[in-house]
Amino acid sequence: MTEAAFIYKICVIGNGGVGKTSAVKRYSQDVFSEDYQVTVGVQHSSQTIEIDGEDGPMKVKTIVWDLGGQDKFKFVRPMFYRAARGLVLMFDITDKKSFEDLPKWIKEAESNIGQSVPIILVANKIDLDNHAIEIHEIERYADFIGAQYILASVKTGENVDNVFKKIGEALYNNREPNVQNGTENVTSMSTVGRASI
Ligand SMILES: Nc1nc2c(ncn2[C@@H]2O[C@H](COP(=O)(O)OP(=O)(O)O)[C@@H](O)[C@H]2O)c(=O)[nH]1
Ligand SMILES: [Mg+2]
Repeated sequence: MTEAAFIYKICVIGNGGVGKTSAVKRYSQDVFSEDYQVTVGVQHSSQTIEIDGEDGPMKVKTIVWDLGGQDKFKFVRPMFYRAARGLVLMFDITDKKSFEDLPKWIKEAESNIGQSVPIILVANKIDLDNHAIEIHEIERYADFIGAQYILASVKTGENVDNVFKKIGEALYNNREPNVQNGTENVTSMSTVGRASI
């Protein structure tokens, strides 16, 4: 595979238990586990994917960051969000509170990133029967925040790759016209890398 010219840092955010860590695992290793293991601190993984660019197929590298939702990790949040280009905003379709808390997550992310960035809204766990939020509410909220939304199940694997493909496409297609390659992004990523050691 030829090297990706564009590298994007993407943060996965949302309440604890909605499936963020499972989604990153499914995306990077194509595995799923029923066991709930609380994410400690920050984890990240990278994947190069092919997206439908406005000018044809394009390879982009996504570096996906996953953060423990607990308050005690507050001190790592600024580093977590630093230089992020996009957000995967996730809730559990069977958990109303995880949907109601979404505005708080956007606020925290955007105040740390310092600007608004493309968002993909993900309703996870659609394999379960006891849905607590109706599709039209999800649609309305997605419209309100100017995001695309995806119904997904990390458990069955349904639409998980699509989440990262969509955010990759949104980032590539909305890139700044003067950036000729990923150099600028690579530099800021390695700075983040050093900061995190
Ligand atoms: N039924 C179902 N369970 C899921 C799905 N995604 C994650 N889970 C389960 O939900 C729990 C929390 O997942 P986790 O990825 O740790 O959530 P996080 O706290 O947001 O990182 C785990 O027990 C997972 O197995 C899904 O799509 N369907
Ligand atoms: Mg987690």
